[in-house]
Amino acid sequence: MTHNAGLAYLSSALLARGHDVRVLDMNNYGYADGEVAAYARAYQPDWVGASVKTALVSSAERTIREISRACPQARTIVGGPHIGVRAREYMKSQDVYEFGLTGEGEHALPDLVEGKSLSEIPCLLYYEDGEWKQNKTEFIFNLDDLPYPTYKTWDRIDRSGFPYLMVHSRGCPFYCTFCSVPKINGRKFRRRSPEGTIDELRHARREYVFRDFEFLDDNLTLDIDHAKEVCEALIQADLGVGWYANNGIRADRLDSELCVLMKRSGCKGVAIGVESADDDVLEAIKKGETVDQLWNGIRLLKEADIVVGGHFIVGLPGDTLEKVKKSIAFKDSVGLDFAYFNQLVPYPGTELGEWAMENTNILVDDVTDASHFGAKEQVFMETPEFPKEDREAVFKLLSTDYTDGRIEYSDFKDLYADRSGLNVLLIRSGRMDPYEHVKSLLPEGSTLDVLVSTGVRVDDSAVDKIIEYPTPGLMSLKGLGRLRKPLRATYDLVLYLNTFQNGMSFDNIVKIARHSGTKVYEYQSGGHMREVKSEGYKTTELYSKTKGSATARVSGEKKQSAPATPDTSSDQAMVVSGTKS
Ligand code: B12
Ligand code: SF4
Repeated sequence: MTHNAGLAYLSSALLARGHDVRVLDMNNYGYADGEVAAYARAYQPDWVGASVKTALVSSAERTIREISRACPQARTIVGGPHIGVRAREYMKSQDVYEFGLTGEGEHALPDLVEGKSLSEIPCLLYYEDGEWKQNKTEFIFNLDDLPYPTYKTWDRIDRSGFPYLMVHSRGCPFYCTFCSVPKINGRKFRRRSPEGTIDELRHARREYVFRDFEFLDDNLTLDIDHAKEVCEALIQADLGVGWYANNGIRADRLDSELCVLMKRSGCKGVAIGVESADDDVLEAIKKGETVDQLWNGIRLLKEADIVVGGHFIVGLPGDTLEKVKKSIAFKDSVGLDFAYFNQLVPYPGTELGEWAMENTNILVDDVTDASHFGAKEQVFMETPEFPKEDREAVFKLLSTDYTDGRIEYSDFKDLYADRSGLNVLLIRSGRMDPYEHVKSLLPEGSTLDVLVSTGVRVDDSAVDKIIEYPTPGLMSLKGLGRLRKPLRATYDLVLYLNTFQNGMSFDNIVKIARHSGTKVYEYQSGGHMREVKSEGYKTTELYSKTKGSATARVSGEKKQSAPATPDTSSDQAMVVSGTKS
């Protein structure tokens, strides 16, 4: 579960100026139809704001309309990445929000709600004299002076267990053509002091319970010397917390001393933005890195014993099936612990977005739909050199890529054929719903229940029961603890749909296997399952090439009934700013 750190920053900025704030995080917590409006009616906000990424523009609009109907007096504002990249163009196209904000809101939002003159608020978009006006973008440079982000204002949050989010720096000077970051946060790298960072962590340790924190920086190690100072400060402070940088760091912004310091300061895992293991593709996207540099950076991290993942994009300019095969081979030969292969989403406002509109054949209605991420097996664009069939072949390649503990569907079916019926729980993670096929692999008389995160709808006759995970955020560590007992008592088998080949959530599934004592298989779409071994803890071990066994232990009797399933109309976070106290 990753919260929206921007809303935590906006909350603390508003609180510091004496306002009351509530945050409804619709990404992570399910809200039933009408619930948001009811909340707003009870709270009676003066201002309502939405934080919007391109993929979620329409769901945010629906939510804000609903609130506006419930509280017609509330004034409305929209901010977040989409406004950073589309600004006036978006504001002109909509009739939901009165104001927009293109950049950071910590100063601008309190200024606006306090009635400062509109023309004097940097980054503000407002309608005046028959047109949308846009004030100059100004970035915040004194990041150390910002109030620390707060989650106290969040509805439904459980502050006793989530990875703390740390924004140590903002901005990136690179020119990668697919990336929205330079437009959103600017090309100037703005960083905090190591002392300020340690102080925030100390504060956070008093407020929240967490074992690890996550750096959300755009380019954490851009300034290698500064990054070393941050690591040294962490070592010195000895806070007893680990950290991750899974958003992605650059392989060419590392040296061996930094990697060793990262490890000593508690680094548990990082991801590298690889994108492609083909130099021509890297050049075409202005990545400013070569395959050799990527290789070297990853090796340095591995030598320092840091778990390393890689982010890859399939379908970049010049990409072909052969080049993707090179990327897959690269991942294996360099020893990446896990890899995320995503199809290119050409976001408007990026150079690549424009390239895609002109040079590719788009096969879907909405190319920025969030569901295109991950391994949803739908090709949504093609080029002459990388046609639809070849892109489909990539899905196949990726799904059959891992061999550890692998068991073909037919062997799996044989393994359980003599059982008189199994109670099976299927954990849905990702966007694949192959319930009928799963059921066909189980012996006669089996039941198939599906565990989903709050807000996900599953409507399939092959499913016996939908169990909505009572604590939102299926993959949260705290939640897993609660899952163990019912699992042990109720199910013979657990299947996990890992359509994203997602290392982080996979780690959590390993914990389920470990603690429940129930046999767990990962269901992959390419013709096989994979046994999740409870002794494996790190993805490093699980995705290694050692052979796993595929024998099953079957036990237990079904006893459980499902909790009620709330419904959700949107998955966009929002911030509600109320009356000045
Ligand atoms: C952490 C992160 C995530 C997390 C958490 C997302 C979340 N709920 O916020 C996870 C991993 C879940 C995630 C998912 C996705 N992400 Co993401 N993510 C990021 C990342 C790395 C950091 C965001 C962050 O916390 N920044 C720090 C805070 C302080 O800044 P901020 O969020 O921008 O907020 C400030 C301002 O924007 C503004 N602001 C924000 N909201 C509002 C609202 C109002 C009313 C106002 C006035 C101001 C305001 O004020 C805030 C304080 O200064 C960014 C990269 C980036 N630099 O933005 C990508 C990024 C935002 N993600 C991106 C994408 C594409 C996605 C996904 C759509 C991918 C997908 N299809 O699955 C999903 C969408 C999920 C969702 N439902 O929101 C793109 C967005 C591009 C775009 N044009 O929309 C980015 C920019 C990455 C990139 N390289 O292009 N993401
Ligand atoms: S992908 Fe990374 S390095 Fe490239 S512009 Fe975006 S944040 Fe910077």
